[in-house]
Amino acid sequence: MAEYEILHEKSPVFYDRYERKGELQHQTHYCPGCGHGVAHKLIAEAIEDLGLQGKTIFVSPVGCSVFAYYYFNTGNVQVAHGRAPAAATGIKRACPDKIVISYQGDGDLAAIGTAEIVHAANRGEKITVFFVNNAIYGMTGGQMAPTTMVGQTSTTSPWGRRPSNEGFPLHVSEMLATLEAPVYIERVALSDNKNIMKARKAIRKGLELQRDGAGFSLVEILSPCPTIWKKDPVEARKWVAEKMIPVFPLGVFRDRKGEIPKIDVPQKSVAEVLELCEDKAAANGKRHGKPCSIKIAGFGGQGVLLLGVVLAEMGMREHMEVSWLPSYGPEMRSGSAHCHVCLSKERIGSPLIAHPQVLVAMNEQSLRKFAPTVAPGGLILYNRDSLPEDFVIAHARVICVPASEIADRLGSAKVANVVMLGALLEETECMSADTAMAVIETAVKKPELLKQNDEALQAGRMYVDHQVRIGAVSQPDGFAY
Ligand SMILES: Cc1ncc(C[n+]2csc(CCOP(=O)(O)OP(=O)(O)O)c2C)c(N)n1
Ligand code: SF4
Repeated sequence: MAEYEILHEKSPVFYDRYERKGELQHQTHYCPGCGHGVAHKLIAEAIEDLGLQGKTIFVSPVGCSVFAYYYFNTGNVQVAHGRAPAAATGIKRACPDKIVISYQGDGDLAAIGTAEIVHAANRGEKITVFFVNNAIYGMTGGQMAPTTMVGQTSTTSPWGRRPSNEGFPLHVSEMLATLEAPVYIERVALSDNKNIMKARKAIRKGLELQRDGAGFSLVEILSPCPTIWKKDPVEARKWVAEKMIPVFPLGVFRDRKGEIPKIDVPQKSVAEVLELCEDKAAANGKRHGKPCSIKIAGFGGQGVLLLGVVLAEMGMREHMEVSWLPSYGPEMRSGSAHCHVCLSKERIGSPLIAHPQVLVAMNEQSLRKFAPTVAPGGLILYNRDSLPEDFVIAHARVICVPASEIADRLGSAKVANVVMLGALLEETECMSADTAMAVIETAVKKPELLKQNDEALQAGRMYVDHQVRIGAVSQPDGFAY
């Protein structure tokens, strides 16, 4: 076999073998002549030359580049269609020293993800976006994209895009350049070697800016899609030059050279807003609340979500880590609603509670739905004076508190949730009733309503204290808890 000298090797930022179907591990899934392959190569080489491989996180959403994680030996996160800028925002904010790349097609970035990219750019997120514009949906077989050009055919505009019916192509770089925050926006093309070299430079610049701590940058890459355009790779490149560049002119639309406008508005910390102690050590000393995971469920209008907010704010005042996660349907009234509240002494990993220690069930439907999920040995507070006859539960304690009835007697059905709060505090002793009133006072200003809330809170506490503890409320299983 003839000897030959290797002059140029694959970048080490690419894996040696791609973990895809057995026999295809030496090649990518892209069609011959596809611009994604060229864009990948330019990005990988830039990452390598800038020494960023160990700190790069590549965020790829849906589109032909959905398998980018097969190729880039960097951190990889695969996200839902259009959502890369949001995921990249979270990653960059959590790990500011990482280089976060959002790699998106035009269907992804300019259709389903339009809002995401506009807001990420407008916030000046310190991420680098590589926007591969091939004027079509490649992955799904050639439907019209927002960037499809006037007269260009697609499976959904078979006679050519008509502005009167489908509007004009979106010029994303120009649109984003109207915003204040972006630092760098350039459009390049993979049409010929000269333009590919310009694309190489732009890609490097986008990454360098992020490395140097600058703000949002985006490189739009006009890219051939020979398969969907029904052209061979050479014709497809020519088409980029002759058809796309006149519609999407190349050039730099924003280059702030790092001069990012800095307008600072004085901010208060959460501790200041809530009049809490900033000093962590002192806060730990004051931390007297008990950790607890609580699910509150009922109908919209029963103050289910509000009760969760009150508990979470109480937790903050008692120097706990807290989370509140609501879930509700589209109806404001009578639809089902529930929320999860975590009160913890440690940082909370997830606000979602699969097995709450306490369930507050404001109606029968919620009781039946969520009681089985309560942690063994947990507590259920049920908003009636007795359980439904056929309802039996062995693994958790149940206390029936007729909160709605008590609230009616106090003159307002609306305070049933506060009655439940009193019952919950009395039974679990997770936080103090004084804290509850302090939180309620911030929301309820009218003295007569405040009095009613105070009475409701005390009524809930008394109900548990006097009636339940002495065993007056018996359960269908024959026990009185
Ligand atoms: C929520 C959702 N809607 C629609 C789709 C179908 N879908 C997959 S890829 C795609 C468009 C991809 O086009 P583009 O972003 O331009 O990438 P290309 O394939 O051209 O590289 C669509 C609409 C999906 N996967 N998920
Ligand atoms: S369909 Fe188009 S964008 Fe997708 S891999 Fe093939 S050439 Fe590339």
